[in-house]
Amino acid sequence: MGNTVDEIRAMARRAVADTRITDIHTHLFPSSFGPNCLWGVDELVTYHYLIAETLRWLAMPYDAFWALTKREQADLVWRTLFLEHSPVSESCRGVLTTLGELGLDPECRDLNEHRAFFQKLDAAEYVDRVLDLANVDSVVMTNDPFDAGERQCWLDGAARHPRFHSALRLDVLLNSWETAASQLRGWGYDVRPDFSGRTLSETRRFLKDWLARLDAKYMAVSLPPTFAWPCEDARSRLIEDAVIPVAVETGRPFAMMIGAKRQVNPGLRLAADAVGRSGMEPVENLCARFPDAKFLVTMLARENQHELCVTARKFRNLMVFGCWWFLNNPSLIEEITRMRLEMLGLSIIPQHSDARVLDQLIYKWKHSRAIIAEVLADKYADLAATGWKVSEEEIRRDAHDLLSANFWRFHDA
Ligand code: HDL
Ligand code: ZN
Repeated sequence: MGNTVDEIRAMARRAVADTRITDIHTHLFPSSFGPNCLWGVDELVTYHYLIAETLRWLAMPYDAFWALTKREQADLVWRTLFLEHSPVSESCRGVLTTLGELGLDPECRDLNEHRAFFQKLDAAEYVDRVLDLANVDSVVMTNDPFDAGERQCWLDGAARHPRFHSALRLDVLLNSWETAASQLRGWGYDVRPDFSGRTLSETRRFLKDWLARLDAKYMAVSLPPTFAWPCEDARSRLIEDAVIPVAVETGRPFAMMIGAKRQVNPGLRLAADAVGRSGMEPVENLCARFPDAKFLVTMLARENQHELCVTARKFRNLMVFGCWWFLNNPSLIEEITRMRLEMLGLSIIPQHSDARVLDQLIYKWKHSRAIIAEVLADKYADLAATGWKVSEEEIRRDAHDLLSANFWRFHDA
């Protein structure tokens, strides 16, 4: 193949830009889920990342901030982070990228002008417009049967959207077993906090009921840095005797998102969580003990990324995914993606958006695609230096694997 390095780099950028993405972890909902579907500039500007950054500049009590209306909160965030200081953080830049991609003037400093654009939109039409603008084929939601509002939507038969897949989120079941057991009993599952009687079989029945109701693509849980397995606690018992047997029986992956230190500063509400370095042992032990189970794993601490790559080299039932949450920043996405390609080749899922507000898909994927494309281009250039020239067809195949096919192949395996 006669392609020059510059031509190869251009092909890599084009391939990543053109690939329709499966976004495997988001907090998004279709418009049929009513208030769960967040979109528009006030939601963009009051994303909990921006609230945390705003409150660093202000002396106001947290409760005084929460007492403001959504519009008043957005005005305060906009004034603080965009007008009184340059919006250089990744979350701020994201808002401006999104406004620009939607055809608005990012130079415009008047939030009310931006609001006027969104006020004319129809939510249902806008959902598909944003997915197409972000070149996202489909997203996977985070669905929590223990969230009363969301649970009711499912029980009421809220209309499904073909581009919104489900994931069954198990944080309450696995991290607050006493609470979960009481709710499960109320829903007709014969479980007891002490695991006596039919507790485990009934918990498995609950999992299968909701996997079916949601048509969930995987089960997921976020875990603290202290997560251990095996361990003499309810979480470990439930993982071993309920979640994993159902995962193997139904063929669904089990996603472990490890390192979230919850409610470090409760006054910040959704923004209250922090990060802790985790041990790799529970991941090693679970992958080794259950070779027929499929584990999707992402870790929140930068310090865990190299050992996660090493662990993934040891276990083919471990699929590394995403630059999660506090790692979803250009400098860290680049570092982590380079490390993963160098150690795991293309057998990874490099990114998910974690979007909570629909319009965020536009910036989260534009920003991540740019970095993934450059890292891939560098790798293809390194290959060319050995004399191995990749074809455009091979580059497009690789990009499709990374941004969609690797997930579905792992799901279907
Ligand atoms: O637990 C999670 O899925 C995290 O992504 C949290 O929802 C976090 O608040 C978040 O939105 N990160 O981006
Ligand atoms: Zn998330």
